[in-house]
Amino acid sequence: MTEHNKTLGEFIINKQAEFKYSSGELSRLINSIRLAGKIVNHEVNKAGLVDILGAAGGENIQGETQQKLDVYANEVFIKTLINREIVCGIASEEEDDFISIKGGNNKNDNKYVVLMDPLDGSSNIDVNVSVGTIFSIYRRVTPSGTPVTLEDFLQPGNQQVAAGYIVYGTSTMIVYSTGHGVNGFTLNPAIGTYYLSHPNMKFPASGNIYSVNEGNYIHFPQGVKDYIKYCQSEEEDRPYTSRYIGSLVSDFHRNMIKGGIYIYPNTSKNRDGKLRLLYECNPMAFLAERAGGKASNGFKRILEIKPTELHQRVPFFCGNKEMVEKAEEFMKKAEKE
Ligand code: P6P
Repeated sequence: MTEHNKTLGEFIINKQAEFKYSSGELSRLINSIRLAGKIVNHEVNKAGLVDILGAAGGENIQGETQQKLDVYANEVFIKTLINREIVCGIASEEEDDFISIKGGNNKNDNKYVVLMDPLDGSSNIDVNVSVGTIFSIYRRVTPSGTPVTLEDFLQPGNQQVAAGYIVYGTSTMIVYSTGHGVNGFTLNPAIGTYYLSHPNMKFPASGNIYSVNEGNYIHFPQGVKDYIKYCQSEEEDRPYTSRYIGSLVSDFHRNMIKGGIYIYPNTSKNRDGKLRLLYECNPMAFLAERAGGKASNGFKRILEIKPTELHQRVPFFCGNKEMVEKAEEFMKKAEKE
């Protein structure tokens, strides 16, 4: 069987064999995310047809109006993870606090915690633009058998055991890593099976796409303004191409395939930027580094940041290594001036 014909299930079994110490729980966890992704995909793909659009009337802790699909996706992932009895805790963009989960034996003895953005880019739902689910997986650090605590969730990104995203786009793909390489699987909706379509994904050696919401330009730090002007200058291999979907998963996915950088900086309005460290930046940074790219807050590696709050935000520069390093150069130069 060629690599490309391999299903996600077969891939997980093969990878499982590689992890001689793995008890198979991580594989079962990835499998539960696979199932939840199919269920959410079914609703996302028909969102325009049924009354599931529009605000659910509530607001999440970010103060953002919750789209019904946000709420639905959050419920599907939480229910699927609980029913599979694999995790001891879940944190979600849509939940104010983390959820502590007992196993089937009514004990807190499962070893993984999952942090997620169940439907990122949800403001695009009503206009039929791709959205995504982002997930991040850690081993718990507090004693097994006790309820999880905030400490289990506030781990630096370099402690992740796996991370990935599902992009609900022209096709539905799950892209994830368990630490050794990044692999992409495309869903065949006719039979509900994901097939390995993008083995060992890597950023190209160079890139010429920059993704940033230039509507915020006047509020950007000087270093970001200088980098954008650099991208737009006529020198050498520029001007670059500007592409911004307004959906992190989609912008990241395109940049990883074609080569590019995604920037969501701090601004004079939002001193820490908009993206959340735990369930957006850390998982995407985990993937970026394993695909040969880089992720920082403009100065420091994202995966080394010690979290202090569940929903904390950080400035985010992520993509081709050389593009991120050039942007960091402008950030450091501007900081000195
Ligand atoms: P803005 C979606 O809400 C999100 O978190 C990311 O997916 C996306 O890249 C960003 O915010 C878009 O934010 O302020 O440019 O609309």
